[in-house]
Amino acid sequence: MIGAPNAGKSTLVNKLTGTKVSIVSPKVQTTRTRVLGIMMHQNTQIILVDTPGIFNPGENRTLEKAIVKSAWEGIENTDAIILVVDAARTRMKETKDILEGLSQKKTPVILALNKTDKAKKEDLMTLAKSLNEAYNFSETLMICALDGDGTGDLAALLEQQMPEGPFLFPEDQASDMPEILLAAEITREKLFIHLKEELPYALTVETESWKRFDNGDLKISQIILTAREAHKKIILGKGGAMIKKIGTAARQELEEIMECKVHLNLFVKVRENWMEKDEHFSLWGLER
Ligand SMILES: Nc1nc2c(ncn2[C@@H]2O[C@H](COP(=O)(O)OP(=O)(O)O)[C@@H](O)[C@H]2O)c(=O)[nH]1
Ligand SMILES: [Mg+2]
Repeated sequence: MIGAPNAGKSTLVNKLTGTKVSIVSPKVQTTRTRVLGIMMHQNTQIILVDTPGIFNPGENRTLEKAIVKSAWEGIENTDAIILVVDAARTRMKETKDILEGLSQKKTPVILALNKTDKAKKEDLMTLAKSLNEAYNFSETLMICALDGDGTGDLAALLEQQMPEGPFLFPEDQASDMPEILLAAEITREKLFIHLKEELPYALTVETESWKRFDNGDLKISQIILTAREAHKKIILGKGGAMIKKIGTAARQELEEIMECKVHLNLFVKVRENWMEKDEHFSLWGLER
């Protein structure tokens, strides 16, 4: 999956795998690294590579640059490429840049016009036409990743393109992301959803400890690292109200995913230069 930020790539991966493997928010750049979603269709295992959106990284923005690099690397050595475009808000500039980057690849590219629920039919047709004039797509599909409209057709199409071979993952596995990392991602998603504007970009979440009790309950401690004291105040909120809201939302979702009771402790720490430290990059498989 490749596409501009916010096109709906992660939503689509979650829909196709039938479970949450990648976090989603209305903000751009929610996905920071390559995430694998593993789906079965008929007798075929299809491994979906969710990538961060492609955008123009700012000068001196090490994290942004690493994110975009990881997105392009995500589509190397794949059997098919799906370009996801938000049909309601095409971000033509980014989409054009992506098409330019794709033009050097031999892999067939499927165009998936997403968010059909929000776009007018005639606009969809015009968009499909102009994009097909700009690039030689192998197929064009209209989908709604949110409710799954058209995603079955996409799965069937992918199935045909997969080469024969042994399954690369156990049939019941949905992601290559370790639970500890996924748990941190869930909390980061809630921070993205609840915090305003730019703030979520300046923070990261790390799982510090993970303990299973005899009764099956999980105790998870996580650290939210932020670059500034002022940010910490906002994350905590008045009388700790914000962190409580975020913690509750994350805990509820973790309980659903882990299928057990979860005790979640969140700590907010200020570490001015966390973004400059290698360890926070390598944890995500990102390269500085
Ligand atoms: N209305 C509508 N919203 C969608 C659809 N697919 C994704 N979204 C929303 O678009 C936003 C960005 O989605 P996300 O999957 O994080 O995009 P990504 O950045 O490409 O991974 C989220 O708020 C999603 O709920 C869709 O088919 N219809
Ligand atoms: Mg995403």
